[in-house]
Amino acid sequence: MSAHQALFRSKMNKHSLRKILALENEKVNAFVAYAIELCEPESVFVGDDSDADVAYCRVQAIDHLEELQLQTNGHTVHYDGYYDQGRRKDVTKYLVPEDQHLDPNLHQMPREEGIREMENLQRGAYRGREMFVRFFCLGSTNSIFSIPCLQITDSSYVVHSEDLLYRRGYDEFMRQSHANPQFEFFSYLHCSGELDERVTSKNFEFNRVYMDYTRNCVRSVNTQYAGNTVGLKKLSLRLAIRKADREGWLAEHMFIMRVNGPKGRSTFLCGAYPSACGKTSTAMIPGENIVGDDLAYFRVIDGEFRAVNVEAGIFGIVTDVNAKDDPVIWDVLHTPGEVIFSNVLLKEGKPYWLGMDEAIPSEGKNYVSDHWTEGMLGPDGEVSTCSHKNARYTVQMKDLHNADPDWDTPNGLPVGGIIYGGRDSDTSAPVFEAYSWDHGVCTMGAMLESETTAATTGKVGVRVWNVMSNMDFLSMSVGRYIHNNLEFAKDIKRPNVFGTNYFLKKDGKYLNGKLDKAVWVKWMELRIHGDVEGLDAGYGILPKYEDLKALFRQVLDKDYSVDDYEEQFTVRIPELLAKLDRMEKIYTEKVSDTPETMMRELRAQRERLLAMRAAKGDSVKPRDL
Ligand code: SPV
Ligand code: MN
Repeated sequence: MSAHQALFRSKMNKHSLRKILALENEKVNAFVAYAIELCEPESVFVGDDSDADVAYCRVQAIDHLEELQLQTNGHTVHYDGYYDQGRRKDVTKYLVPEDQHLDPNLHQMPREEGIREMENLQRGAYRGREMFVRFFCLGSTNSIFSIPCLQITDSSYVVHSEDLLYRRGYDEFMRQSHANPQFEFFSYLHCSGELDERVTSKNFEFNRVYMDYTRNCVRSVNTQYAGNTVGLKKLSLRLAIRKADREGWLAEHMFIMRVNGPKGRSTFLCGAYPSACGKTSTAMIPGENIVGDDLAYFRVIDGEFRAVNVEAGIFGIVTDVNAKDDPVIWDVLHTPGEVIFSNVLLKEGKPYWLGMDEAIPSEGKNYVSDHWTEGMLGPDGEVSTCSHKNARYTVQMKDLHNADPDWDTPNGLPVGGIIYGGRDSDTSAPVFEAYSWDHGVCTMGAMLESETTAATTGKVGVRVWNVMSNMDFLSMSVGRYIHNNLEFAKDIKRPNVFGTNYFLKKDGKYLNGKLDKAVWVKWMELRIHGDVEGLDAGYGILPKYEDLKALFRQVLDKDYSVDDYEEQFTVRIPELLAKLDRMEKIYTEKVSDTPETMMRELRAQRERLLAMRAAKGDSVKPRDL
């Protein structure tokens, strides 16, 4: 019998009490008791995997006005505070115990001090409210990938989002408790904090996200934005990167997709792209299948490199989603079924957003005001837009027409290729392949960069270094993370590695069409199976013209001209060398534990490019390779 039973009985009805006690897990009980004593809820709801419990949380979100119902059946909209529209990097910190050392490049503070500050902010935060205790699972349930998670929050929007985005995990807790009472799980304690009349978190200046990583626990307060509150998304990624380090697997910020090859052949690709580099649109290429759009775990299973979608839904950016470019998402967003919009414009029960390619009302409720009008200034004096540019939709995998039939296979799917996708206007070709795993990890993953766009910052064209697009979530040094990637799956056949760049420009104009990526993934598929040859460009292998010409015809029913090919695939040696200069500086000055393999790959790349420049000049057309 739990030592906490009297406390539980005072806050829970008999159903919740039965559910928590049936788990017979003292660690769960202790965490729930701690949350009750600290946050002082009026009542506590414990949910299991039943449809009734999932439905209850959804109804609470609507009853408490955290979500408003839209005209379309099952659709709701949620608002976050004006300043709470994205992940808060400056207040996200690792709590480091006195006897531990964490890479100095990571945001951190002493654990004792962090816990004290957090307790002061979370004390009494649930007064007059219901506390939700829910169990979820990262990765498929009943699988080697499964990581059980315990979410505690006062936000029914958070648990409703998790019901769309993750697998239910109560039975998984049962299963693992029975197999090993000491099993590891992740836990999250979130408090929305004081709310304003719009039911959004009020005390933005006391928003904190603290990673108590030595306890596999994350706590956040005075925020509702999913990236700070939905424990299983980015909070868990940071914990998972450390767990993977301890256990010898990888936790990556990647989509997973199936490319349908010739004669019914299937090949799975995973891709890491910094934001605004084409990640979701690649995972959603027409004619292929999506397995997941954001998070992947990799493990070696029976001698195979396999990946699982950590999630069961998509928390996607709605900006620029329109009927022409994103038909699948557009369709889900216009069909009755479960959808949570966030931070869009609401008018007469309908949602509107930037870039939807439809007439947008000039007034309505949005992320700024209940009575927004075109041109209105935000509280910071900035001109507002109809929807926030990071406005989002939350939907389930099962509602996507192009969801892969095997997206939830417990042993994951075999990975044929890994893509690192950057954004640069003048350096790399639209698609290129690494010579080896080490070459790909070092010169494509670890050298991943994205140019800032007008949409993301005031200053356009600044190159931001973002290792494997996982930089925001690294919970260890960059060197160790790269080392883990280099060491992973050493004894088996590893996936081919590719780089992509959809943003090459000439005279200010993009050299590629939006759909060209559909050709690039088919070329990768053929390369993985050795069906086509390539050309050595010194920084990787480029496609041959004949192969692309055939694929453009087959996939897009388009002519692909020799001139376009020669322009797009020119080897731009000064720009490639400049990128190596930037990276050599970073990996010698900023990173203190750069693996020797990384420096070796950088040197070898430089030598190849210098030799090519000596023989053929600065700019080398593919026909001269
Ligand atoms: C990202 O920013 O990479 C996202 C959204 O997927 S968030 O949940 O904010 O991390
Ligand atoms: Mn992401």
